[in-house]
Amino acid sequence: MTKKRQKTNVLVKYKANGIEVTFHVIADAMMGEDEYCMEYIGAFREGIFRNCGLSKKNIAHKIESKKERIMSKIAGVKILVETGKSKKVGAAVQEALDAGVAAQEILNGMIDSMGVVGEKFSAGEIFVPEMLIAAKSMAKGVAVLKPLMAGDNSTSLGTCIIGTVAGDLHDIGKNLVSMMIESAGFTMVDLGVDVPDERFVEAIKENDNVTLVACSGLLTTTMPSLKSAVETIKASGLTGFKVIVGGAPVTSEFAAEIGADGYAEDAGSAAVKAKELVR
Ligand code: B12
Repeated sequence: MTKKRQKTNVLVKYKANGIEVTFHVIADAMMGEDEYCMEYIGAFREGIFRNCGLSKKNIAHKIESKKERIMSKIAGVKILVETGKSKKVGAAVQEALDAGVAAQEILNGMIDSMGVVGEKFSAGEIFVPEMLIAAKSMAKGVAVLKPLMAGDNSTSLGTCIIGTVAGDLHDIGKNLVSMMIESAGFTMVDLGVDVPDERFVEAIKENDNVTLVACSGLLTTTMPSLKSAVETIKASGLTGFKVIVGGAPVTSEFAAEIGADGYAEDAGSAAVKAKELVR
């Protein structure tokens, strides 16, 4: 085993296969480079303390300050989304990424912010224009994250037609779902918002190899639109695809009741379900 100290990094090498790399990561983690260091340290604590010549207190401090930095970057993005500072969100998201915050964590923070915005709207503290600028701000943040979140979509699972149903203008969730389904290997055709039932059917006819149709609905008042969209698609006689539905008021029971083939609660599980449905 060799041990070497660099400016800020401690490099600890073990000769045994596989362990060498792991310990290098841990050493970086302890110097504040890896936010997931707690897991590694839990596993290798004793050996690392000894080998790096750092005290437990010193390591704990470094971990704490890294966590604090991450939390403050996410909090910064959240405030900008909640207060609708659309011009500043992109830069703040980039800053958080540069500081080592994971894209998924930033996204989760922004989703939480939209929840806060919804609560404030319910409480009568803000109104539609504020909701709209918060949504616009989140979209700016998502645009920065998109290239990082879209995975390898080289395997084509066919074309997915996606849209928000008639009467509904909410598209943030639909866009996230689209992004994740795309990264699962589908070619996306996005019909936008307020999509009439028949438009879904036209799009299935217009596009090659449609294997999935995804309908989003965010309002309790547009749940009947989801129902009629699914019914219209199914009644068209077109085949070769599955229909997945989702949106805040939708449940798996409702999805089954209206004849959809699948339902998912969020964008991540939508991608998993999408793959499952077409295989
Ligand atoms: C932003 C927003 C708006 C913006 C939308 C802008 C935009 N470009 O999207 C604007 C200002 C336009 C708006 C308008 C209205 N809104 Co609004 N809005 C919101 C808000 C604050 C955030 C929605 C959001 O983006 N959430 C974040 C995303 C990431 O979550 P999500 O959409 O749920 O999506 C996730 C899942 O549901 C799922 N999913 C979504 N779609 C799909 C599809 C598939 C296939 C699958 C599998 C999964 C899936 O995955 C997504 C990602 O994880 C919500 C509050 C809230 N807590 O949601 C209210 C909210 C939805 N709105 C509400 C209301 C009442 C309205 C208005 C009627 C207000 C009015 N008086 O005019 C209008 C309706 C306009 C219309 N006809 O659509 C209510 C709905 C209440 C209800 N039970 O129906 C809410 C809940 C606010 C509240 N607390 O009262 N709104």
